[in-house]
Amino acid sequence: MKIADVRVIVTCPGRNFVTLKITTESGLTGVGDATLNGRELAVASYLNDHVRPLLLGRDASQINDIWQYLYKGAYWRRGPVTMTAIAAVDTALWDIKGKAAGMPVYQLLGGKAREGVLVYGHANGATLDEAVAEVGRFLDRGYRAVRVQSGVPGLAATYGVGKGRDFYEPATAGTRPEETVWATEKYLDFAPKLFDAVREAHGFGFHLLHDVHHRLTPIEAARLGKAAEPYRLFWLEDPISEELQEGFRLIRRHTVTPIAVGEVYNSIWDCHRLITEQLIDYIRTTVVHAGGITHLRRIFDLAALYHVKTGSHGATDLSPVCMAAALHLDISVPNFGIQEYMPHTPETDAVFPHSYRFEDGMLIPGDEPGLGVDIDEELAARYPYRQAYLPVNRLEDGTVHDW
Ligand code: GCO
Ligand code: MG
Repeated sequence: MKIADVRVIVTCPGRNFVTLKITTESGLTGVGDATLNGRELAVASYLNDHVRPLLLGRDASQINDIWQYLYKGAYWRRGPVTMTAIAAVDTALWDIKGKAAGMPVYQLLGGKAREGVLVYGHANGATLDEAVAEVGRFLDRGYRAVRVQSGVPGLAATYGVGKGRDFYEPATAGTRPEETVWATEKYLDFAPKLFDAVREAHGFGFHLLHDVHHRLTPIEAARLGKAAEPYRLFWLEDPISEELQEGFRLIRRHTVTPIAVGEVYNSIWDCHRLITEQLIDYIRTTVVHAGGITHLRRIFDLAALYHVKTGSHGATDLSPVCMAAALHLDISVPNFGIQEYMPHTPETDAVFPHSYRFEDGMLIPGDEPGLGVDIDEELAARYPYRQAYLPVNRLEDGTVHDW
């Protein structure tokens, strides 16, 4: 199963995606997502200039060896660009292995451990009332878990509140990032009122989630976690910036609100302390940014030992290729918790035909050999790359803050 061709496809059907496509001499193809929001071309160059020449002629069935060859062989380890590039190769090779075996990838991982993958949707509104009403729309559509985000009185814009209704996209096209203004006091006063209003309107018969997006200090996060306890959140996500794993210990001392973290982590080393010291409840790493199926499986296995469940990132800047791969893992691991799900736009879905489907609050992976996802290269070519950035966040006095 020699690798005969390696192509990096950059396309922008509404937002940028980088996809790796590997073809074997016998004509089998596999795809891997390589999208790193706002820094897409760095990964495209890493793959094209440094990885492609190493893959040509190699045996596509040797996933473990190729993973180690790219990881240890680079000498420089970890980091989002490297780990996203390795993830793309790994994902494409699992896709090929599934096709070669005539089995969906979840079968290669030991088979289904559940019938479907519980997902949470994103309800958001510019005001509290709008956000509460949006939660209702998601429940009407069959979601069993909903994340709520709302505009904060006194702040012009905040994380998680989309410009459109269904297709939230934080990156904006242009040559400079958009800048937003943040005030922790305003948010901390408001957030418990939001949870209260949601539970008051819709009750407790569904899972409620919320993303703080890295903006608090540990003691502020502890205060919010404590205030949120009566509303029994499924999780409070990214309460503080994620570099300092020890910071989570302080939050843990003060609240029983479950904590989820990890969408910006890219290796097991970024989260091993959080997991082994049981400082979190859900690990949010996913296929595209954490070294592919091979490495993510190791993170999930470590987490299982310490009663930490999975809750993979699934925003729209992760392509349907990543989502398909994530679902095969989600459905097979023992410690699955939940999967984030934001539907892609129809333009994106057309570029990436896929067989996973939403049913009754769950996503179901396809049953065909491989991952059940592809890229329509002709269509992709019609959407050239557009420079875009994630926003930069400042405090009211101009200090740069976590976005
Ligand atoms: C989430 C994430 C996203 C990120 C985005 C950055 O929980 O879905 O926080 O909204 O901000 O993926 O590119
Ligand atoms: Mg998040």
